[in-house]
Amino acid sequence: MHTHRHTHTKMNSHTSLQRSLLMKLYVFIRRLIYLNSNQTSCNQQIIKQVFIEPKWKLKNFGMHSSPGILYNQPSALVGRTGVASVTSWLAPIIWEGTFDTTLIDFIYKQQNLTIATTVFALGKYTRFLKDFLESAEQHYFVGFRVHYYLFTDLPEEVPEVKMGENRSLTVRKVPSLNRWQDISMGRMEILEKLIGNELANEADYIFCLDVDTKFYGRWGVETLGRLVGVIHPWFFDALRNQFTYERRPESQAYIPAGEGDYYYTAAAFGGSLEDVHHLTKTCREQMNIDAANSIEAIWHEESHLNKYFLYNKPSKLLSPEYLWRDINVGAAQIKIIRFTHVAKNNADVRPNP
Ligand code: UD2
Repeated sequence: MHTHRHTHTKMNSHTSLQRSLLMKLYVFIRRLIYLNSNQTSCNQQIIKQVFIEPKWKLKNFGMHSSPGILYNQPSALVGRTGVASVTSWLAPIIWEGTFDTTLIDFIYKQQNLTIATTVFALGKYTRFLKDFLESAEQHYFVGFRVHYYLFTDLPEEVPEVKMGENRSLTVRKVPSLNRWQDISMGRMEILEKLIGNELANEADYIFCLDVDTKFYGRWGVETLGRLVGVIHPWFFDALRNQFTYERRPESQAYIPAGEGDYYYTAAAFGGSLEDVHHLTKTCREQMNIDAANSIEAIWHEESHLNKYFLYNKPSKLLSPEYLWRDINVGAAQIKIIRFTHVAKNNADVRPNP
């Protein structure tokens, strides 16, 4: 009897709770119908705010493995020695010996990704394209979908390079410029526009690379992340006060003495479309302010990139294996050179000193 009454009471309260929920749902639906049917701009704005879709969707399928995938046992005790493989904000630093290619390729293969890759070759820098593209086809995201976007003022000088399956190259003509500094800095605005206007349904990640470079080893999915910076090959063992940051407070790229994490190269950076769009937009805006104040940062967009990364920490860092000084130069920590600058005579290739 007691049990029955208890059940009964419970049933009653349950029903009233359900009724109140139904009522709320009804009112909510009525409001939605009202807002939808109402044409005033104010109400339309409310609807837009509620239902707005993010412009860039980063696929997230988790890090799934499968039964039967065999790879070396990871260790909680032993890792790569002689280098740091994590930053003080807990972003991984990628070195040879910190990842397993079998496992990581398997995980990312299931995600059906496209990696947009931008490269600029204006004026005499078109001479670097053949080696850049041919070596990328051998080492860069092999087996994954890559879409190169090549910006040049001389489309007729772009070499024929045989592309692998699922790999494509789009050539875009851009105006010539008289100063190499303007070419280098101008990349930020072009990248901002490319990502903002075109890539939303075309790619998942983007990397932006210098052209006077060549691949010699694997550059793969271990490099993917939300915001990815590469440690500059000349400064990975330097103290922060030796970094060539912009030190004049008049520039937007200014970094005060005593601050700084790493010195990053502008020859390679990347990440998700959303993060790289924000990076390129911010650097472009900061460079515009500098130009209006008649100041140019000491290392051009690289100075602005370093300021950006100092206050917007990268979620992943690549070691200088991913942008080395020269194939003929070594260092104890560098077990493999994956991507490197090629030696160039600046006076031969640049339009101005
Ligand atoms: C450094 C940076 C570079 C950039 C530059 C700005 C490194 C390793 N690299 O390299 O990323 O920040 O300083 O001062 O730190 N380009 C042309 N045509 C030209 C000139 C430049 O296409 O006439 C493009 C090309 O893609 C080239 C890039 O701009 O790779 C950067 O120019 P750079 O390689 O001459 O600059 P560099 O070597 O001083």
